[in-house]
Amino acid sequence: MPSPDYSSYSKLAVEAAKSAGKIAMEYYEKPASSFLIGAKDNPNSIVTKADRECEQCIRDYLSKKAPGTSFLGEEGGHTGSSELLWIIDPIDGTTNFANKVPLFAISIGLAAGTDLLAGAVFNPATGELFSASKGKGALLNGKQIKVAPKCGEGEMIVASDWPHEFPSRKIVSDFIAKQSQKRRYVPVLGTAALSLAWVAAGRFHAYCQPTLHEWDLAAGALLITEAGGRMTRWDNSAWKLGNADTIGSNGYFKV
Ligand code: LIP
Repeated sequence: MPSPDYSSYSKLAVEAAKSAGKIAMEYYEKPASSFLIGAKDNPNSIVTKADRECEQCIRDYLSKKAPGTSFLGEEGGHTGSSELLWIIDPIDGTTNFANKVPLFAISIGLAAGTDLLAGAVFNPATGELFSASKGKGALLNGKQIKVAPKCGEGEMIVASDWPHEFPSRKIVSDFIAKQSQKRRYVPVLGTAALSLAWVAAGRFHAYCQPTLHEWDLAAGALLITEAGGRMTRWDNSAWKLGNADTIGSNGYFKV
Protein backbone atom coordinates (compact mmCIF):
# COMPACT_ATOMS: atom_id res chain seq x y z
CA MET A 1 0.00 0.00 0.00
CA PRO A 2 1.49 3.42 -0.90
CA SER A 3 2.28 5.60 2.12
CA PRO A 4 0.03 8.64 2.58
CA ASP A 5 1.19 11.86 0.93
CA TYR A 6 1.62 14.72 3.37
CA SER A 7 3.21 17.14 0.90
CA SER A 8 0.08 19.32 0.81
CA TYR A 9 0.64 19.90 4.56
CA SER A 10 4.28 20.83 4.05
CA LYS A 11 3.15 23.34 1.41
CA LEU A 12 0.79 24.87 3.99
CA ALA A 13 3.65 25.03 6.52
CA VAL A 14 5.80 26.76 3.89
CA GLU A 15 3.13 29.35 3.08
CA ALA A 16 2.45 30.02 6.77
CA ALA A 17 6.19 30.39 7.44
CA LYS A 18 6.59 32.85 4.54
CA SER A 19 3.72 35.02 5.80
CA ALA A 20 5.15 35.04 9.31
CA GLY A 21 8.58 35.78 7.83
CA LYS A 22 7.29 39.06 6.39
CA ILE A 23 6.09 40.13 9.83
CA ALA A 24 9.37 39.09 11.44
CA MET A 25 11.45 41.10 8.94
CA GLU A 26 9.36 44.25 9.43
CA TYR A 27 10.23 44.09 13.12
CA TYR A 28 13.84 43.07 12.46
CA GLU A 29 14.46 46.39 10.65
CA LYS A 30 13.31 48.38 13.72
CA PRO A 31 15.19 49.08 16.96
CA ALA A 32 14.79 46.12 19.32
CA SER A 33 13.56 48.45 22.08
CA SER A 34 10.40 49.02 20.04
CA PHE A 35 9.44 45.34 19.98
CA LEU A 36 11.09 43.67 22.97
CA ILE A 37 8.51 42.60 25.57
CA GLY A 38 10.94 41.08 28.08
CA ALA A 39 11.96 37.86 29.77
CA LYS A 40 9.52 34.97 30.22
CA ASP A 41 9.82 32.35 32.99
CA ASN A 42 13.62 32.47 32.71
CA PRO A 43 15.74 35.64 32.38
CA ASN A 44 17.51 34.18 29.32
CA SER A 45 14.26 33.37 27.52
CA ILE A 46 12.93 36.52 25.93
CA VAL A 47 9.79 37.26 23.96
CA THR A 48 9.07 40.02 21.43
CA LYS A 49 5.99 41.44 19.76
CA ALA A 50 7.23 39.68 16.61
CA ASP A 51 7.07 36.23 18.29
CA ARG A 52 3.44 36.78 19.28
CA GLU A 53 2.32 38.28 15.95
CA CYS A 54 4.09 35.62 13.90
CA GLU A 55 2.48 32.83 15.91
CA GLN A 56 -0.96 34.39 15.54
CA CYS A 57 -0.43 34.78 11.79
CA ILE A 58 0.57 31.09 11.48
CA ARG A 59 -2.37 29.91 13.59
CA ASP A 60 -4.83 32.03 11.59
CA TYR A 61 -3.51 30.77 8.25
CA LEU A 62 -3.36 27.09 9.18
CA SER A 63 -6.73 26.99 10.94
CA LYS A 64 -8.30 28.45 7.79
CA LYS A 65 -6.49 26.08 5.38
CA ALA A 66 -6.58 22.95 7.57
CA PRO A 67 -9.70 23.33 9.69
CA GLY A 68 -9.98 21.15 12.77
CA THR A 69 -6.24 20.72 13.37
CA SER A 70 -4.73 21.47 16.79
CA PHE A 71 -1.84 23.74 17.75
CA LEU A 72 1.10 23.71 20.11
CA GLY A 73 2.96 27.00 19.99
CA GLU A 74 5.85 28.36 22.03
CA GLU A 75 3.86 31.49 22.83
CA GLY A 76 0.22 30.33 22.72
CA GLY A 77 0.47 26.83 24.21
CA HIS A 78 -1.80 23.93 23.27
CA THR A 79 -5.20 24.51 21.69
CA GLY A 80 -7.64 22.11 20.01
CA SER A 81 -8.35 18.41 20.44
CA SER A 82 -7.47 16.87 17.06
CA GLU A 83 -4.56 14.41 17.01
CA LEU A 84 -3.20 16.28 14.00
CA LEU A 85 -1.03 18.88 15.71
CA TRP A 86 0.83 21.85 14.27
CA ILE A 87 3.91 22.52 16.40
CA ILE A 88 5.10 26.11 16.05
CA ASP A 89 8.12 28.11 17.08
CA PRO A 90 7.25 31.52 15.63
CA ILE A 91 10.84 32.77 16.03
CA ASP A 92 13.43 30.24 17.09
CA GLY A 93 16.56 32.12 18.08
CA THR A 94 14.78 35.12 19.56
CA THR A 95 17.97 36.43 21.19
CA ASN A 96 19.70 36.49 17.79
CA PHE A 97 16.63 38.14 16.26
CA ALA A 98 16.49 40.88 18.89
CA ASN A 99 20.24 41.51 18.51
CA LYS A 100 20.15 41.72 14.69
CA VAL A 101 22.04 38.47 14.21
CA PRO A 102 20.54 36.99 11.03
CA LEU A 103 20.34 33.46 12.43
CA PHE A 104 16.77 32.75 13.46
CA ALA A 105 13.92 30.79 11.97
CA ILE A 106 10.22 30.19 11.85
CA SER A 107 9.65 26.51 12.55
CA ILE A 108 6.39 24.70 11.82
CA GLY A 109 5.98 20.93 12.13
CA LEU A 110 2.94 18.70 11.82
CA ALA A 111 2.65 15.57 13.97
CA ALA A 112 0.12 12.86 14.75
CA GLY A 113 1.12 11.61 18.19
CA THR A 114 4.88 11.17 17.95
CA ASP A 115 4.78 10.64 14.19
CA LEU A 116 6.25 13.62 12.31
CA LEU A 117 4.43 14.17 9.02
CA ALA A 118 5.41 17.53 7.52
CA GLY A 119 7.33 20.66 8.31
CA ALA A 120 9.12 23.84 7.29
CA VAL A 121 11.98 25.89 8.73
CA PHE A 122 12.37 29.37 7.23
CA ASN A 123 15.08 31.94 7.86
CA PRO A 124 13.54 35.15 6.48
CA ALA A 125 16.82 37.06 6.91
CA THR A 126 18.60 34.84 4.36
CA GLY A 127 15.63 33.50 2.40
CA GLU A 128 16.60 29.88 3.12
CA LEU A 129 13.50 27.72 3.28
CA PHE A 130 13.76 24.08 4.32
CA SER A 131 10.78 21.78 3.97
CA ALA A 132 9.92 18.10 4.23
CA SER A 133 7.05 15.68 4.24
CA LYS A 134 7.15 12.10 5.48
CA GLY A 135 8.51 9.71 2.86
CA LYS A 136 9.17 12.45 0.29
CA GLY A 137 12.63 13.70 1.25
CA ALA A 138 13.82 17.10 2.39
CA LEU A 139 14.26 20.27 0.36
CA LEU A 140 16.14 23.56 0.61
CA ASN A 141 14.52 26.22 -1.56
CA GLY A 142 12.96 23.44 -3.66
CA LYS A 143 16.15 21.38 -4.14
CA GLN A 144 16.68 18.00 -2.49
CA ILE A 145 19.13 17.95 0.44
CA LYS A 146 21.04 15.10 2.05
CA VAL A 147 22.97 14.81 5.30
CA ALA A 148 26.78 14.86 5.19
CA PRO A 149 28.54 11.62 4.21
CA LYS A 150 30.53 9.57 6.72
CA CYS A 151 33.90 11.08 7.59
CA GLY A 152 36.65 10.62 10.14
CA GLU A 153 35.76 11.36 13.79
CA GLY A 154 38.19 14.26 13.81
CA GLU A 155 36.73 15.82 10.67
CA MET A 156 33.26 16.14 12.13
CA ILE A 157 31.56 19.47 12.71
CA VAL A 158 29.43 18.94 15.80
CA ALA A 159 27.18 21.84 16.76
CA SER A 160 25.58 22.41 20.12
CA ASP A 161 23.63 25.16 21.82
CA TRP A 162 23.02 26.92 25.11
CA PRO A 163 19.82 26.09 26.97
CA HIS A 164 18.14 29.04 28.72
CA GLU A 165 18.60 27.45 32.17
CA PHE A 166 22.01 27.90 33.83
CA PRO A 167 22.24 24.34 35.33
CA SER A 168 21.68 22.80 31.86
CA ARG A 169 24.38 25.06 30.45
CA LYS A 170 26.88 23.17 32.60
CA ILE A 171 26.00 19.98 30.66
CA VAL A 172 26.62 21.85 27.41
CA SER A 173 29.85 23.50 28.53
CA ASP A 174 31.24 20.07 29.54
CA PHE A 175 30.06 18.64 26.21
CA ILE A 176 31.61 21.46 24.17
CA ALA A 177 34.87 21.21 26.13
CA LYS A 178 35.13 17.48 25.30
CA GLN A 179 33.96 17.69 21.69
CA SER A 180 36.24 20.65 20.91
CA GLN A 181 39.25 18.45 21.76
CA LYS A 182 38.35 15.78 19.21
CA ARG A 183 36.28 17.37 16.43
CA ARG A 184 37.20 19.84 13.72
CA TYR A 185 34.76 22.48 15.00
CA VAL A 186 31.93 22.97 17.48
CA PRO A 187 29.63 25.79 16.29
CA VAL A 188 26.84 27.36 18.36
CA LEU A 189 24.25 29.14 16.19
CA GLY A 190 21.74 30.07 18.87
CA THR A 191 18.80 28.47 17.07
CA ALA A 192 17.92 24.82 17.37
CA ALA A 193 15.56 24.78 14.39
CA LEU A 194 18.15 26.19 12.02
CA SER A 195 20.94 24.01 13.43
CA LEU A 196 18.87 20.87 12.79
CA ALA A 197 18.05 22.12 9.28
CA TRP A 198 21.76 22.66 8.68
CA VAL A 199 22.46 19.04 9.70
CA ALA A 200 19.82 17.99 7.15
CA ALA A 201 21.61 20.10 4.53
CA GLY A 202 24.96 18.43 5.28
CA ARG A 203 26.59 21.57 6.77
CA PHE A 204 27.04 19.99 10.21
CA HIS A 205 27.54 16.30 10.97
CA ALA A 206 25.58 16.55 14.22
CA TYR A 207 23.68 18.92 16.49
CA CYS A 208 23.35 18.07 20.18
CA GLN A 209 21.18 19.90 22.74
CA PRO A 210 20.05 18.39 26.07
CA THR A 211 16.86 20.39 26.77
CA LEU A 212 14.81 21.13 23.66
CA HIS A 213 11.06 21.66 23.47
CA GLU A 214 8.82 20.16 20.78
CA TRP A 215 8.51 23.52 19.02
CA ASP A 216 12.31 23.90 18.74
CA LEU A 217 12.70 20.60 16.92
CA ALA A 218 9.53 19.14 15.36
CA ALA A 219 10.22 20.43 11.85
CA GLY A 220 14.01 20.07 12.11
CA ALA A 221 13.81 16.43 13.24
CA LEU A 222 11.71 15.52 10.20
CA LEU A 223 14.14 17.39 7.92
CA ILE A 224 16.99 15.27 9.27
CA THR A 225 15.29 11.89 8.93
CA GLU A 226 14.00 12.78 5.47
CA ALA A 227 17.52 13.87 4.45
CA GLY A 228 18.84 10.43 5.41
CA GLY A 229 20.03 11.25 8.94
CA ARG A 230 19.11 9.98 12.38
CA MET A 231 17.60 11.33 15.58
CA THR A 232 18.80 9.85 18.89
CA ARG A 233 18.90 10.74 22.57
CA TRP A 234 22.14 11.66 24.36
CA ASP A 235 22.64 8.03 25.47
CA ASN A 236 22.32 7.01 21.78
CA SER A 237 18.94 5.33 22.39
CA ALA A 238 15.99 5.92 20.05
CA TRP A 239 14.57 9.45 20.11
CA LYS A 240 10.92 10.35 19.81
CA LEU A 241 8.97 13.59 19.82
CA GLY A 242 8.67 14.65 23.47
CA ASN A 243 12.27 13.71 24.39
CA ALA A 244 14.18 16.85 25.36
CA ASP A 245 17.72 15.47 25.02
CA THR A 246 18.29 15.49 21.31
CA ILE A 247 20.96 14.54 18.82
CA GLY A 248 20.28 15.07 15.15
CA SER A 249 23.07 13.66 13.00
CA ASN A 250 24.10 12.20 9.69
CA GLY A 251 23.85 8.80 11.39
CA TYR A 252 27.57 8.39 12.18
CA PHE A 253 27.84 10.39 15.41
CA LYS A 254 28.04 9.10 18.96
CA VAL A 255 28.68 11.25 22.07
C1 LIP B 1 15.98 28.61 21.88
C2 LIP B 1 16.74 27.88 20.80
C3 LIP B 1 18.16 27.68 21.25
C4 LIP B 1 18.10 26.58 22.27
C5 LIP B 1 17.25 27.06 23.43
C6 LIP B 1 15.91 27.65 23.03
P1 LIP B 1 14.00 30.44 21.44
O1 LIP B 1 14.67 28.94 21.39
O2 LIP B 1 16.73 28.40 19.61
O3 LIP B 1 18.96 27.28 20.19
O4 LIP B 1 19.35 26.19 22.68
O5 LIP B 1 17.06 25.96 24.29
O6 LIP B 1 14.96 26.68 22.81
O7 LIP B 1 13.76 30.69 22.89
O8 LIP B 1 14.94 31.37 20.84
O9 LIP B 1 12.75 30.25 20.66
